[in-house]
Amino acid sequence: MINFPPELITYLKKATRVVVLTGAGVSQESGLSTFRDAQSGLWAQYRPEDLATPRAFARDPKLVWDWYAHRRESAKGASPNLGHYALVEMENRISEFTLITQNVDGLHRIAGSKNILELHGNILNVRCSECGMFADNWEDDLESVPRCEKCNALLRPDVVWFEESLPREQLDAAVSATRACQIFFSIGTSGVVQPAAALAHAAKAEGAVVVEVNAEPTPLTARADFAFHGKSGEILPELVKAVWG
Ligand code: BV8
Ligand code: ZN
Repeated sequence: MINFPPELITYLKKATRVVVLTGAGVSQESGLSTFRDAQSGLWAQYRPEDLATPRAFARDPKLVWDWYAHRRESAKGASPNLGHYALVEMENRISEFTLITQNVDGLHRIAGSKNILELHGNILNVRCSECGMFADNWEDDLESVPRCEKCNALLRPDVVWFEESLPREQLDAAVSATRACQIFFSIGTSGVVQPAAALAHAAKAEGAVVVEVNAEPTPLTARADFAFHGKSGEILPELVKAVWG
């Protein structure tokens, strides 16, 4: 049983504008490895940030395609955990609630969250690497990377790779919600990847109350008003119960 500071409970009872930023940690209890976790099997020899780049795809498109096919199957086989569902509960009780995620696994949407900004895309979607056309279905002959029906260029996952710009619309919406929020939650993220990691600091600069929920301290911990270190799937349901009973 976690003793949440009474002032945090009061803030949440009164809050009308809340932003939550999530990272890979919120999906860890759903069996999906985080970016910090060592990769398993065939992928153990690669660092995620070495595969998630346009240069890696140019160098070896089949390797990158297969890595995403592997992660896509893992995401499809995973289910939301109590942490995802607690965020749905929060959204149902707060009038202006914005969920900003770095995760490409789509689990927040499956859990029932509505106002979601997928800053780094969604691994379940595939599009053409040249003309951008989305592919509803594609032949994965395991020999080569599937190609675009329209321009015959290689298909790629609809995710944001390192050194690629974030989708303008989602980023602008994330920044404006962050600037206007009263409480900003940073959940299950190591706070390293930019520009997502800058959002919590922007919220703090605008006077918002910053709350961190993470398995270990991060560069944000020292600036957070409240920090809870443990599993989001255990802490968030307890917080929802403590605030809204
Ligand atoms: C860009 C999609 C313009 C793909 C991802 C400024 C300074 C320095 C560098 C940069 C900078 N600005 C830009 C950069 C470069 C770069 C960057 O930030 N590099 C880092 C490494 C320093 N940023 C970019 O390239 C961005 N684009 O800036 O474009 C540009 C153009 C040209 C040249 C330069 C710039 C694009 C960034 C997006 C990349 N795509 N994902 C895919 O998924 O394959 S990023 C990916 O990694 C994730 O989406 C996520 O953002 C990040 C992983 O971080 P987390 O989610 O936080 O996961 P992590 O494993 O690190 O941590 C998990 C945490 O959870 C841990 O702390 C753990 O303790 C905790 N945890 C574990 N279990 C639990 C838990 N917590 C609670 N409960 C649990 N059960
Ligand atoms: Zn195309």
